[in-house]
Amino acid sequence: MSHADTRNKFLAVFEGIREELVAHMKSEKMPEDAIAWFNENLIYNVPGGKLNRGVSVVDTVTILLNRPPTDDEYFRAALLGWCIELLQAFFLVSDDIMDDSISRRGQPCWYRVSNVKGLGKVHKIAINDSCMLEGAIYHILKNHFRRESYYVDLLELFQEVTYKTEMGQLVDQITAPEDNIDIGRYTLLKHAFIVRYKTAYYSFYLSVALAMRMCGVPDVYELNGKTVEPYKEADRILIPMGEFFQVQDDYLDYHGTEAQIGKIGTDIIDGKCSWCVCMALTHGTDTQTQFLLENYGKKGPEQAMREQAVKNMYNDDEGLNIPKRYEEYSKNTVTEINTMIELVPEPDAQDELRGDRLRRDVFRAFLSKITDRTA
Ligand code: DMA
Ligand code: MG
Ligand code: MG
Ligand code: MG
Repeated sequence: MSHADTRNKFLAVFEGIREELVAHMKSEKMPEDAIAWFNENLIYNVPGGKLNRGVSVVDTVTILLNRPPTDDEYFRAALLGWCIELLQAFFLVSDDIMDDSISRRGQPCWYRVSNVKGLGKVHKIAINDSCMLEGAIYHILKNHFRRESYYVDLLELFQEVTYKTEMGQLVDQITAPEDNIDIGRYTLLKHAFIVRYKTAYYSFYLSVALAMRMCGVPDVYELNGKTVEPYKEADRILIPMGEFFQVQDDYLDYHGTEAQIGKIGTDIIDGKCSWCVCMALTHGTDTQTQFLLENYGKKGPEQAMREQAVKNMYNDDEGLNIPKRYEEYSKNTVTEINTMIELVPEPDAQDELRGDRLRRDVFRAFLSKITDRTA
């Protein structure tokens, strides 16, 4: 199936989910205008992204089963995929409020959209809208999975991963408090901690772990006399992959165009502990550090000028040359992750046909989705 066909098949499942959620609102006797509002919230915020996380559940299930999924297996995997996309929508709507962002996925951020149509001031109802996107996850899970033996595993995964992401957002936010930016505290180590929590768990580990639970992959199994702990293996590979993904996000925040990434970068003006500024502080001269102290994370009438000056400093091919450092980092990281994947135990001849054993292709498929990323 082509990439577009895969996407369209997956998108078709969302239509059903939206109808199911709206029907539930009706059964609760919610007023018409509230139902219309929620419906618009779903349409505006859930399906418009790259859908990597959601589609990865389907792809992982297909690889684990080692055969094409039945219609029912496809549907279940896609439901779990859409639950991650709902979770992502919840995080993004609230992240954009906290980050003072302007646009997302080529349209204004939801908290800036008034009355669903016109553009207006900041809308605090978006806080509740984001919570409702999260609530929808548990409604869908209950409707479709409550009779499954792995239902509690799914619930635990969503709850634990959500909590971890929120812990990451906490550190992300308090590391760059508005009006009190202290880049002296920014290091690559601090950055790695933040991105592991705010991005890697929900963007990478969750998709694979949900698929593994659905396919009945046990916590422990024996292979050639050795004990395999597949969820630990998944963690070992997917957390570094998630870190890599957030480094790409940080890089594109300053280097990508709005047409390319569908959003206007805010990291420099917000004074974020981004990979780019950590690299600049690690490899820059005292003069460059001084320049950042004066221009990074400074809001006010001169913010656009200061932001451009920082970008110029990052781009200087005789100086910091962040693009070159990023290319090097990306190349090395892909090699490192591939090496780690080679260490994952593969099912032997006896287990080859089983559908409940971890396989290296799960990680290869996920990695191929994010290498050479431009959006
Ligand atoms: C992404 O952080 C993390 C979450 C939990 C949404 P970010 O603010 O860098 O994301 P974006 O660049 O998409 O606003
Ligand atoms: Mg943001
Ligand atoms: Mg953020
Ligand atoms: Mg970002």
